[in-house]
Amino acid sequence: PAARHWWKEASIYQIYPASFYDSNGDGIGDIAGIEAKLDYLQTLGVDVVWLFYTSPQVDMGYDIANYRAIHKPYGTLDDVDRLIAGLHQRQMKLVMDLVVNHTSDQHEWFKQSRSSRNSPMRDWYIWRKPVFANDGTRHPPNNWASIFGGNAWEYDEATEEYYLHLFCTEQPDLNWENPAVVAAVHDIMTFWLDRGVDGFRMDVINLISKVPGLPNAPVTLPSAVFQPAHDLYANGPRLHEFLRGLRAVLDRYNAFAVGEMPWAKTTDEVVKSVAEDRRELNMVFQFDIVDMDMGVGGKFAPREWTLQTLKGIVQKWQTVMQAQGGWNTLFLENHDQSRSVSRFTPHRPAHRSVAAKMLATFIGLQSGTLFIYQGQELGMQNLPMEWPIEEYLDVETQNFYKELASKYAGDKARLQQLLDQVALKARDHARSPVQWTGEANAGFTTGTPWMRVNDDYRECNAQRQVTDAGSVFAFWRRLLQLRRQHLDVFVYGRFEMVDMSHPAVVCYRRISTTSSATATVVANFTDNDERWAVPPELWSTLSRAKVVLTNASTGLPLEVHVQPDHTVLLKPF
Ligand code: TEU
Ligand code: CA
Repeated sequence: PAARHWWKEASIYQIYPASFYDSNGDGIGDIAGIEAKLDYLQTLGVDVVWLFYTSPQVDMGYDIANYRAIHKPYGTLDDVDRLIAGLHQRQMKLVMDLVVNHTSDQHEWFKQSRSSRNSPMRDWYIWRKPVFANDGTRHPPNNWASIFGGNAWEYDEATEEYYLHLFCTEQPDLNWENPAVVAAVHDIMTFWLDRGVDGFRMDVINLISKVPGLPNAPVTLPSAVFQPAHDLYANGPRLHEFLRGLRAVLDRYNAFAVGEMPWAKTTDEVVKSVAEDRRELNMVFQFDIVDMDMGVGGKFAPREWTLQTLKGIVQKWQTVMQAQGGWNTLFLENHDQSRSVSRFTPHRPAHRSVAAKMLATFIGLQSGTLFIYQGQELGMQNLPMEWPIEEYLDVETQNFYKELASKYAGDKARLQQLLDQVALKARDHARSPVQWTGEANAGFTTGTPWMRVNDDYRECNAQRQVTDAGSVFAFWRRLLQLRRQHLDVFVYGRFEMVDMSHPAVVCYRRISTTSSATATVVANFTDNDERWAVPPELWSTLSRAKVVLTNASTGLPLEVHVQPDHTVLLKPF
C-alpha cells in the first residue's frame, strides 16, 4: 500500500487572486481579500490554498517580472506573511505557483540578456540566429508554433537574433541548459520556503527540458505555417534530472510540489515523475480529461467525447498510479478550463446544482489529491452564450479570435461554430469574479470589477449556499468530510471501475486495504432517467449498503438496488 503523507490527504483549493475577493474597491481581487475569506475556506473544509504573484499581467501573472515581489494590486510581502500566518493558525497551508519555464520580457534577466549578444546573461534565454532563404528572406530557426498562436520565435532587431517563446511574445523561455538558471530557480524557491510557503504548483514543468538542437516539427497542420511541436519541447531528455534538483530543495523543508504536465508523451513518462522512490515531483496535473474535447486543430477545435472515453481515462490513471507507486491529482477545473457543469454535463440552468453535485462525487471520491477551483464549490457555470466576444479578456481567447475572425471573415457559419467553442471552452469562464452575494457585482467588489460578473449571481452565490443544507457548497463540504473520515477507503484504498461500457452511468468502487470497508459510487451523467443493471457480484454488498452521500432530491437512488430485478433507476444526474 502507498505510504501515508499529508499532501495525499489534503484537499487543495485554488484561488485566482484577481477574481476571488476585492478588499479595497479597485475592482481587482487581492491578498487581503483572501485573508477576509479564510473562515469561509475553513468551513468548506479545504486544507491548502494555491495562489500566485508579480507581473505585467499579459498572461495574468504567468509572465513574471520579479519572483520576489507580489503584483502590486494584489498586495505586498507583508500581506503574504499575514496570509501564511492566518492559514497556519487554522492548520491550513499555502502553495505558490512557480512559473520558471519562462519569465516576463520585463524581467531584469531578460532585459540584460537582450541588451547585447555579449551580455553575460545572453545564455539565460534561448537565442538563435535567423535562417536566410536563397531569396534572402529571413526566417525563424525552426517551424514551431507558439501555444498561444503564431510563431514561437520573436526577432530582436537590436541583436539580430530570435528568442524562443512557447507562450506569448512577452514570455521568453528560460534556458535550463545553463546551470546559472537552475541555481537561480532554486534560490527563488528557498526565498518563498523561508517565508513559510508549504509547496509549489510548478507551471508547465515538463517544458523546461527541450529536445537538443531544437529541430523542426513534422508537418501535422498542412494549412499552417507554424507547426505544433509538443513532442519536441515537452519531456526532454534532462527533465528528470532537473526535477530531482527541485525536489532536493523541497526536501529540506518537508514541502511538496505538484507539477503541471501538458503534452506528456506517455503514461510512463508521467509516472516516472511521481513514482515515490524516484524523488522527483509529489504529484502531477496531466491533461487527459480536460483535453478530451479538443480536436486536432487545438483547444478551440471541436471533438466529440463519450462517457466511455472518460471512464477509460480514469481507469488508466487510477490503475497505473496504484500499480507503479505514483500519485495522482484529481481535478475538473482550474483557471485554464471552463466550468465543469457547463462542459461535462448537458448544460441546463435548472440542472446546475444537481449536476455540480454529481461531478463532485465522480471526481472527489477517486484516489489522488483533490483540487477544487474557486467557484466550483458553488457550482458556478460558464458565462452566458449570448455574451459578445469583447467580454472575453484572456490573451489566449483574444489571439485566437483575431486570427480566426480574419481567416473566416467570409464564412459566417464557420465563424459562429468557432464562437460556440469559445462559449464552451475559453479560459475566461473560470476567471469571472467569485459570486459571494446577490448584491451588486455579486459582492465581489464595491468598485468596478476588472471582468464582468456572470449574470446568474442572484441565484448562484456563496451567501445563499452556505446556510442552505441542500446547496452545492453543503454537498462539497460533506464530501470533503467523508473523504477525511475514511482516508483508508477514499485516499489510500484500491480503485476498481465496475462498469466500463454503460454510455450514461459511471460506477466505481473504493476498497480499503487495511479494513473491510468499501464504497461504491454510482453516477448518471445524463439528464434522462437511466436504468443500470447491478452486476451480480455487487448484489449482496449493495443491498446491505448505507447511502452516505446523494444528490437525489427525492428518495435515495441506491435503495432501488434491493428491487428484485437488481436494476437501479437513476434519476437525472
Ligand atoms: O498553462 C499551460 C498550458 O498547458 C496552457 O497553455 C493550456 O494549454 C491552456 O491554458 C489551455 O487553454 C500554464 C498556466 O496554467 C496558464 O495559465 C499559462 O497561460 C501558461 O502555463 C503559461 O505560463
Ligand atoms: Ca483590490
